[in-house]
Amino acid sequence: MNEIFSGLPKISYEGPDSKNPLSFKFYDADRIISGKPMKEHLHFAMAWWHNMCAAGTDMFGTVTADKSFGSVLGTMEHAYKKVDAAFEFMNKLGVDYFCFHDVDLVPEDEDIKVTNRRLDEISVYIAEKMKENGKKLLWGTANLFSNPRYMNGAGSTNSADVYCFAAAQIKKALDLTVRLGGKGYVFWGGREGYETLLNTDMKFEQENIANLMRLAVDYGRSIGFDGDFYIEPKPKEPMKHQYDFDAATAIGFLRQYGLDKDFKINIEANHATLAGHTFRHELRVAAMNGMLGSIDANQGDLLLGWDTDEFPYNVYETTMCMYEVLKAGGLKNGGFNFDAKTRRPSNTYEDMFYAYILGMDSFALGLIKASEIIEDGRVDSFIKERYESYESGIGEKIRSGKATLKELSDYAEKLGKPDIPSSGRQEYLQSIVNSILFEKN
Ligand code: XUL
Ligand code: CO
Repeated sequence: MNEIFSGLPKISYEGPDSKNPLSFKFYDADRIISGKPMKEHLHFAMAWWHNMCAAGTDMFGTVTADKSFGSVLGTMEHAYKKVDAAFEFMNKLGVDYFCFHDVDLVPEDEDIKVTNRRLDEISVYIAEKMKENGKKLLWGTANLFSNPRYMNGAGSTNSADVYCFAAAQIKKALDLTVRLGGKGYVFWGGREGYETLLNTDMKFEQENIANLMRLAVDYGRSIGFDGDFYIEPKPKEPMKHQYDFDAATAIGFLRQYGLDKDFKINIEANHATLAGHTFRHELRVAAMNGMLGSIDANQGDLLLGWDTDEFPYNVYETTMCMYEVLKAGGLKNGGFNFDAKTRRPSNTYEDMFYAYILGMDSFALGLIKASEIIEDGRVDSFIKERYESYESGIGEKIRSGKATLKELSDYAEKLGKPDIPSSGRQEYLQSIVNSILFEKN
């Protein structure tokens, strides 16, 4: 078969001293870190929409990149070419997983029956390619936000007919996910929100969303889907108020509607910062609730304040992310999906390669550094010691739930005045992290 990314080689590990831009400096797939090869910690996935489809369009300008792969855009021939390109790309980068929306794979027809037939057709080809190349599906999803019918939402729409179309797309995307052996199915509620309460019944809309999720779980389980459903929180964009604001809100919603056994959370770094949180905060909230499912690995720009979907390069952030993941015992069915796009002026095939090298190296280095922070032990033991007043005496009684309010009050009165709590030592801890980050690797 003709090479699409001709002249671009298979990328291999050459180490931090290499000046070859088309090599990994830190991602050494088989290197053992914290007891497991890097590739097992980091199930990297290619996002079909950005990598195979997005061509640089923004609010003010049209495409800058050519993603036709030598065919005519919007045809089934193009859909097949994207599959060829995707597998060649994944092979060359050593990326073993991918994620898709239904409409990333085939051109959408006006009639959903035609679109569904196209999806069935392309899924046969994708399944063949997966088998031939040893690639896996991380998660599938349905795009319930681009088509004009979803202008008022999908699960939250005011139109019962549109609600049925959302259901039909979810059903087909689940069929494909199961057919391709995927272990995840994502709900990102891009249009599930509102602009003004003057026209919105918020409670009704949220109940309808929960109902659609319940129907999806029932159907998915009935066709043998044994993986995780995910909510991917995002506070805004495109809507002003999005219902899945952040991890805490999504977890509360899932518990309220009894969906928490089937769902976990897919945390996206750029969505976290849009919600006014750090990436790490969102990971911790999901993890401490036993709901850390998967990660959309990207990065935002705090000066811009919208969803820039950049390839991650901030090693401080990737280190803290990997610290959270290691502490949580890893991602079970999840992985690291590069929901990221090259900048608009980075418009060549070569740039797609540099982008993945950057992202994979940033997470590999983050993994190495997080494991060193844990092994070093100073940060963890500081945290443990910080709460040691709960290890014995009155603290132990509080911790074990045996104390009464009166008892605590009597204790306080007896003491008269407590000692000032011990120092938080933030600057000391930050300098430990820096010294681990910047020592020679
Ligand atoms: C949009 C976003 C989506 C989801 C999947 O901000 O992150 O691409 O990841 O629908
Ligand atoms: Co995402």
